[in-house]
Amino acid sequence: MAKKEINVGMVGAAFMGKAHSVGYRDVAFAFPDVKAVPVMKEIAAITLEEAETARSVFGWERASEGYEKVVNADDIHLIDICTGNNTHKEIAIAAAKAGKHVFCEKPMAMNVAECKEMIAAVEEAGVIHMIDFNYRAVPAVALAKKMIEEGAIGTPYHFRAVYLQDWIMDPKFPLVWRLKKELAGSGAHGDLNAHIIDLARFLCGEFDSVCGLMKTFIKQRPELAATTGGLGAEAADTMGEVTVDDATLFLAKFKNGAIGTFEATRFAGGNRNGNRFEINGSEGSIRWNLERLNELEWFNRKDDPDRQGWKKILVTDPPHPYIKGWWPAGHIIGWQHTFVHQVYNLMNGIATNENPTPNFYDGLKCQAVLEAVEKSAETESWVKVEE
Ligand code: SOE
Repeated sequence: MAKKEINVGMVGAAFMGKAHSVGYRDVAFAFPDVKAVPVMKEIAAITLEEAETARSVFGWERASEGYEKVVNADDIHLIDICTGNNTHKEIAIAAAKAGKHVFCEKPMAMNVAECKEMIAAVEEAGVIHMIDFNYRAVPAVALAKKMIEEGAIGTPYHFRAVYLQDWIMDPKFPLVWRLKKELAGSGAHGDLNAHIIDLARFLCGEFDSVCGLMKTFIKQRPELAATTGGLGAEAADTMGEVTVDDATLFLAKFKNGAIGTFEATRFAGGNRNGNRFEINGSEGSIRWNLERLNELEWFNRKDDPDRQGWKKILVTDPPHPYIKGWWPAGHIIGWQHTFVHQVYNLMNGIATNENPTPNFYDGLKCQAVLEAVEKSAETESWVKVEE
């Protein structure tokens, strides 16, 4: 029997639009067992010119301007939101009202209240929803999850994570949308802490309370003249205000008794995309580093004392999670593959009418932690995370 085809409409044609496009393009090629097949039907952007360029380069069938047209197109089944954070709510609600499934970039929205409105809309429409916390779909991270569930580290004591970047350290780097509160909601916090908060929930458990600190090192920057692809941008002659954090650090207490430290910054010189975690438990420890994406390290306290040490597992052997779609053992994969894995989970979710994870409920829980940290930094006190 022919597989169901899912016509995708993407809104947003920049960095994340390109990353998600790889997911749709490659999923059926890598995973012939995928239960529904995406069709790259329409890509929309702010200008038709931008959408048209993305259409021809990324491989979409049609291009359109603005989000309304694609959201309301009769032949579209799924809307993928790759736009700035301030637009997620409006587009997701419009998509749900039009009866479309929704895949949304992180952070889910500008605040908890917006996330709740989005959840009400997808629940009311009965559509499938997913959020793009792509690091869950790294094979080494999925293996860490499996090992932790099987008891490899016992009871967790510490969750320690950093997400370190350095792409805006030059004070002349312009005010892109990610540096404006009204467009992004927050800076390093929503962009990077969102990922490690999600990994903490995935691997360690739910948050109880947090105590945070936010800092903006460079408060004025040149205005934006033009974007140049990826995270690149050109500066104009006039100056403007930076209204988000450059770095946000926080401590956390988890409901299961573990404690955590989190650091997200765009000012960690020498760290291009340093997403790392280490979890220490009663029976062992586990750690991972995005810049060594295929490797998972495990310290097993049950090893004989004279043989104890960190074991490096190369997560490329066919029984490892997601690896069946790729190459023989030792033939490593990269960052873009996480988007293929997410689309695989999404297509299977749509085909079986079961929400994949991470979904909007995970987006909301993450946002509640983000918001509690902001409140804590403002009041210089510990804050309970909303249930
Ligand atoms: C930029 O900081 C960015 O692209 C994030 O927006 C992504 O979510 C992260 O995966 C890599 O860095």
